[in-house]
Amino acid sequence: MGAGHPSLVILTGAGISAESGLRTFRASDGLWEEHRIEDVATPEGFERNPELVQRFYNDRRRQLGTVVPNAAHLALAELEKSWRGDFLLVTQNVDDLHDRAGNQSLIHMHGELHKARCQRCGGVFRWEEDLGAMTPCPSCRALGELRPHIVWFGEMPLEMDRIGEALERCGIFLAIGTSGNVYPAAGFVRMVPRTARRIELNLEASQVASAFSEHRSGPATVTVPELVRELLA
Ligand code: BV8
Repeated sequence: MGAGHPSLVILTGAGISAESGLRTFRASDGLWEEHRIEDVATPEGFERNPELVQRFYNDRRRQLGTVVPNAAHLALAELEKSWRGDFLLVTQNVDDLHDRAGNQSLIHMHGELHKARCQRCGGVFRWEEDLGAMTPCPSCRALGELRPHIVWFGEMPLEMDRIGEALERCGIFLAIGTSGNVYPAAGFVRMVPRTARRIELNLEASQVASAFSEHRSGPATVTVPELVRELLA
């Protein structure tokens, strides 16, 4: 970590995509078709009612075609391009707005709507259309084994080792648009060095606000470009 160029780790949640028109979990107060998200977004929920769960994700995958990255997404792409130190963007979001904004050093720790995984052969495929109960796996041809490549509640988030390594050595940690309800993401702020700058950008204080040294309140499309300008000055 060069003295002048600290390494930067950024965690984003549903709040950064809110102004693009994607609902946050809190806005839907965790309810979807009178089911709790934690009930449909679980392996048990998928086992119990695959059609319902596939429909939940098909609806959200289709919605991606109707939204675009907002000023906060674009500011983070600019930040990565100009930042002289190490940079890692970790998102809890399963939308593709950070990808479309142009970020490269990007981890979708809860998976992606635009990917499907075969429960039989483990293959992971880019997937843009609906997933059905009998969609054949492009690799092993198994029927009805394709699921969204999404981390459900009770499942292990992706690339946790890589994330942990980056957190332990970062000089600046930003948390943008996340309520701090869902672990292990909500615990990341407690894994960074005590000397690191820890900034929370949100409309309101999150569940883990007390662990941050600085807070910028307001909509992400205002607070993120502002902070990026400061960091790049
Ligand atoms: C695991 C994919 C273990 C699905 C998601 C009891 C206590 C503590 C923990 C647990 C517990 N019981 C169970 C657990 C563990 C559980 C958990 O944390 N549950 C919570 C509900 C209590 N966690 C897990 O199960 C994780 N796995 O623990 O595995 C394990 C260990 C070893 C081996 C195997 C397994 C897996 C969690 C991942 C679940 N999948 N997503 C899908 O998307 O459909 S989580 C899902 O909800 C999202 O991905 C997102 O991460 C989360 C919602 O969080 P946010 O992104 O923060 O969104 P939210 O709406 O909550 O907040 C929005 C924020 O934005 C707000 O603060 C708002 O103010 C702000 N905002 C709004 N608008 C704006 C804005 N800010 C700025 N500008 C704006 N315009």
